[in-house]
Amino acid sequence: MREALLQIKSDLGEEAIILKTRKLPKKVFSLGSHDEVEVTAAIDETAAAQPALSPITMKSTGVYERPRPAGTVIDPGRAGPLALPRAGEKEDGRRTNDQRRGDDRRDRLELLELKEDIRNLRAMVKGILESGGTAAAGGFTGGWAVLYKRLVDSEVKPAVADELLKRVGSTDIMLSDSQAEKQFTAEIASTFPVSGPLKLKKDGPMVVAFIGPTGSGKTTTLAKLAAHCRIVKKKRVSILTADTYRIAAIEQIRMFTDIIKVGLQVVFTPEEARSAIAECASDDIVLVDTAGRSQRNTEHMNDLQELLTALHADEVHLVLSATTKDSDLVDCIERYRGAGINRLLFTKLDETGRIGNIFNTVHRCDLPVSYFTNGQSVPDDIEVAQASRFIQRLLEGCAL
Ligand SMILES: Nc1nc2c(ncn2[C@@H]2O[C@H](COP(=O)(O)OP(=O)(O)OP(=O)(O)O)[C@@H](O)[C@H]2O)c(=O)[nH]1
Ligand SMILES: [Mg+2]
Repeated sequence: MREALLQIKSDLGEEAIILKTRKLPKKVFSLGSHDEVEVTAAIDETAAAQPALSPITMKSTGVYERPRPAGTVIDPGRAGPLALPRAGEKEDGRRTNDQRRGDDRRDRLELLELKEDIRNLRAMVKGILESGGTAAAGGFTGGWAVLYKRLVDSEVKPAVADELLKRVGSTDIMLSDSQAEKQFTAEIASTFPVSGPLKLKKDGPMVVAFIGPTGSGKTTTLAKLAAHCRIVKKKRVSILTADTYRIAAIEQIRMFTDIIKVGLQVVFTPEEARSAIAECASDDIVLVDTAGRSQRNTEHMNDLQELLTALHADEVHLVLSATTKDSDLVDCIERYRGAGINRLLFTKLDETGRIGNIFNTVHRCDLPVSYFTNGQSVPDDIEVAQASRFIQRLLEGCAL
């Protein structure tokens, strides 16, 4: 980010205005490990038309001074001892272009650091004022109090927020809110479980099933992933659907498989599922859609369990909507556990601004999150779950 800001300053000048900065999400199948940032900057052309002010520079003495226009006469009597030549500078005070450029870059970095320090100080004072020993701050002070409040505002349970901040371990040290946020994100992200993207097997097809309550987004998510595997990764993909319960479910998925030219098999019984899988032996991946039924319907849960046993699914993703309340998320997970789920997949993050319910749920179960989806568009609105990006969103109080 710092490099990008420096580059903008050097391309657009000191008057450049930063409009927006953001971290780009990782691509669904991206193998690269570098973070990408996007910075939107502009220059005010009306201001550019005015005679430009020369940039403020910071001298090593700590004195801020706007460079004088060429030809300004400087009173030698006022230059004092600070006018001594710098290291590497010629005795007569003349400096090479390289030296000047190097100093310029260092000065800008120092200025950026100084601005960050001021921002931190401001946040620290704000934190102290906001904490004021009230219950809203959870008994924390400074940056920790601000962080606690942001977590609770995002609907992380107060007891969970309290436990997390104590786990970070240095809540007795007064930090600014950006320092506290940095420390918290780094530490908590390392404990937030994510599975990474779908993996392929060397021997035989990877069988991936999507199960979950009604309308949570199973078919749409399967379609997004099938399109990525087929079109982007050019893999051999097959789709099985066991959703023979809902009217028009087969038409819904057939329309999609026709578009991306992927084979579809409809299975009514576990035996049919077993032989359908055998027919997909030459595929790279088999994605299995299932009927959405209430997790409280015992008969359905038994059928589902039999189906998954027959499929020998490698990955079973429990698809849950981010708009579901905490207690129902937990109830779903507990009831679907028996079916052998080994991933959680959260959909509809675009429909909520507070994702503390996801955090509370993941925090108390030992299952990793595979993907987040954030819209109805196939195949775009999906991303691989990344812990630090999720924590950042949680603290910002907005979803993806
Ligand atoms: N806003 C939003 N809508 C979504 C998302 N994912 C799915 N949907 C919508 O949710 C609705 C239900 O999606 P489906 O994929 O049919 O859900 P399902 O789990 O297969 O439903 P059943 O098979 O009936 O249980 C559709 O209108 C989708 O377009 C998402 O990430 N964001
Ligand atoms: Mg469906």
